[in-house]
Amino acid sequence: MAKSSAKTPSKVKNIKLAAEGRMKIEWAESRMPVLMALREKYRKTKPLKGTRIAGCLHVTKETAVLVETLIAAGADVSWSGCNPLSTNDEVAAALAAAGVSIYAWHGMSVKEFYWAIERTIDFRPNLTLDDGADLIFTIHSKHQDLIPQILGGTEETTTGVHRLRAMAAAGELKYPIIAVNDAETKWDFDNVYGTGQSTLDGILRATSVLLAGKNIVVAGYGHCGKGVATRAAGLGANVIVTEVKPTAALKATLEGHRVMSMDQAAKIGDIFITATGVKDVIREKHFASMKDGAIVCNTGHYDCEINIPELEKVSKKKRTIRQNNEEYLKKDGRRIYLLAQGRLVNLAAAEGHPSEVMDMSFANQFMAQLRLAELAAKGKRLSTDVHDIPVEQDQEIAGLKLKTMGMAIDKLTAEQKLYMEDFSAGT
Ligand code: 3DD
Repeated sequence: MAKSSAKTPSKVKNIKLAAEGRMKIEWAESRMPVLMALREKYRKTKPLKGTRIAGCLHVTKETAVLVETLIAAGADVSWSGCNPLSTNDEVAAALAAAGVSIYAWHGMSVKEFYWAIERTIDFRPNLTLDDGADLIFTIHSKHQDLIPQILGGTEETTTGVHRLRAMAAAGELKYPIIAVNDAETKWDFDNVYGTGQSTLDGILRATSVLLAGKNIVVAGYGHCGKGVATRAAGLGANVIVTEVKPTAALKATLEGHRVMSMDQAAKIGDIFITATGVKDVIREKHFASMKDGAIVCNTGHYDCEINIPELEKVSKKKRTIRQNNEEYLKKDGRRIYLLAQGRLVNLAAAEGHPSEVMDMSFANQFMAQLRLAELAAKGKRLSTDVHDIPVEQDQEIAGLKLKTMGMAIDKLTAEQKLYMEDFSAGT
């Protein structure tokens, strides 16, 4: 039986937090000029009219600006968070108070997390907007009846795009996806500068420790790990990188970071940060080697990078010593501090990436949703695959960002364009 597309009443922690949340959203709006320019551009024509967007993305002040921009452009929206610990309750309250259908609160159980996703599916969306592909995967695995009406979806993060490309390769993907993560104006900025700053922000809010002089072990030297390593070094830490990919390890070395195995790093590390997208990066043997007082956290999308059951196994007691900071007393008498229950520390213990960098990530999200809607309006549809953002869109968003920063750049002269196209010009 076709489920009702009526909206389940919003469920947030406390609607009374709305006023505080609204101020956080206004703060973000003042630092997201590209997305606000897009809101202004499309508020009258409302090209998203008729779309029903189900979103599954961390409920932060920046996401609220995206949600309200989609709505301003005509979309009907239903939203859940994409991590049980990343919702900002004030922001969720502000969105609910503004009439947005939202199902998100900080500290959800996994069961409640999927209950929330199901509410956005009840809404019978024709577009999906995901971060980690849990919404897309739930539709594919439990709501195939909805798929024919879905025009397409967008995916925010590396892990999600990886998962969806694997689905497509296996012939399991049933509707087109635009890989927002792979846009240069997302990947090269959000993942590097955003993750670099927000991860340290989360660690500092949960520990208030001095970073200078500390051995900070960064597992994974992809865009995220590189950002974290660079910023940690900037604050005076001695950065150690662990990797499985030789070229990435080489880059870390040439950037001046020490590179070694996790077995070696576990003995000397003071703070451990996983950013690999792989599971079990820090395991029992590493916990056994760690010094008294070692701090362990994750900034990858899922909470699988630190093997918490094995931490439990080597420990005899645990207690919450500070918000988002659990002290595990090991059987050997040494203590390990796990932050944010091993979930992404930047969003669970802080506010995620700064607004300025999410401005471009979410401008890409908005433009990708618009592209899917405009194609449908012309009776067209992307092929059922994972698609990149058009190169022109990247340059357009970067150009808009530069303009809002008051920066001018040069243009190729006609002569230079000719030269670039002329392969005969040699020495
Ligand atoms: N992500 C990081 N900071 C965020 C913020 N302030 N609001 C919403 C989402 C935020 C995570 C994603 O943007 C993306 O970078 C990812 O997960 O890769």
